[in-house]
Amino acid sequence: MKKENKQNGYSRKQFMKNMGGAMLTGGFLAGSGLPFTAKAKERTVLSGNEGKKPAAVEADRVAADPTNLPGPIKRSTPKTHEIELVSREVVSEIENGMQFRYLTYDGQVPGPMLRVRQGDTVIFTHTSSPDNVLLHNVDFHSVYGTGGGANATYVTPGQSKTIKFKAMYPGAYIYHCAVPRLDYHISSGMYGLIFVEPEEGLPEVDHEFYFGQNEIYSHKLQGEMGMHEFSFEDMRDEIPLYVLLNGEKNAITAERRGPVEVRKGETARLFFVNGGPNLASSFHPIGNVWTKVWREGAIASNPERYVQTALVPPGSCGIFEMDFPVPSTIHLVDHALSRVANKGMMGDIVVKGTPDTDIFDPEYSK
Ligand SMILES: [Cu+2]
Repeated sequence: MKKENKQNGYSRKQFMKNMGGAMLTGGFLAGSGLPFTAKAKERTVLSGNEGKKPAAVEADRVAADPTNLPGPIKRSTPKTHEIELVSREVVSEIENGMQFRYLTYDGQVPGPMLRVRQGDTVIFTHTSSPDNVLLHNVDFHSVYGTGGGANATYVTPGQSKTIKFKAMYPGAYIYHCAVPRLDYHISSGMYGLIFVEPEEGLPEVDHEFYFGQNEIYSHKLQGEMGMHEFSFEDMRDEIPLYVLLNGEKNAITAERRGPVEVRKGETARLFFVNGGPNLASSFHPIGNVWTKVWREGAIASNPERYVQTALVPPGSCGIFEMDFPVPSTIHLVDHALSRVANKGMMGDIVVKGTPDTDIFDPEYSK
């Protein structure tokens, strides 16, 4: 496809194809009010296992629970951990009635947050569920060594491999699948965060939460029910149908899995990982501010203070702290706002407590 023929990511040929599809189907998708422009695209042919559809074990939920993470480390001496991640290919819903073949670690997106202390040793086992079809591995950005362990953790369905590494440097780091079609595997959910705590530990906060962002490329349009098969063409062109926080549309809000809750006067720390595979996140808390930010998860640096929107590149992390001086609902978003209004990228923190009209008075004119 020649570049000069493309406008807004679509070629003239594609536009004509879409129009043909629209005419054949009566022009509109029932219920959505959107013009129905079926994306009759050519499909990329993949070799080997990547040419096969991933397995179809059904799961009720892939959205990681933001409150499910290991707690702060109190030790002052190193330790050896035995940690396992299990690659699981599952079918679950992005939103009601719209399924997707997720590729996951332990059945959740993002994969489980891992937490060790600088100087600790990790004996890490990567297992692939026998129900899987594809090959998977793990590349840790917290590891000195070839591929961050990727080559050594390559497993076929049913197989396990174990590596050992020492957590030499502190910070929040992504881990992700790194097979040849790694962009496809990460987009489908295979990424997570490992936090290597500095030896001196962290300041105390009342809550810690865990979030991850990634984009999903589908051959269907938004609002189309049924199985959203992966679109390699849309991924190549970087036109995702969804941009998601914790793997499902508006997963951590009242409309889906429920928000997280805190009380006025408390503090929280967020661990955030951007799997991408392609889009940078402009991470922002609507109605609040990041009291402290360690960009890139670089915890050995001094934090920036009172940051509104912090860029988190794909393949990286951020550590954010927040104060909650008044009751409110805080929307966690990517401030590239079309991803919020159209693509499902939002999560909520509900702050409970009595109003403080000295700080914020929404009814001042009454
Ligand atoms: Cu994989």
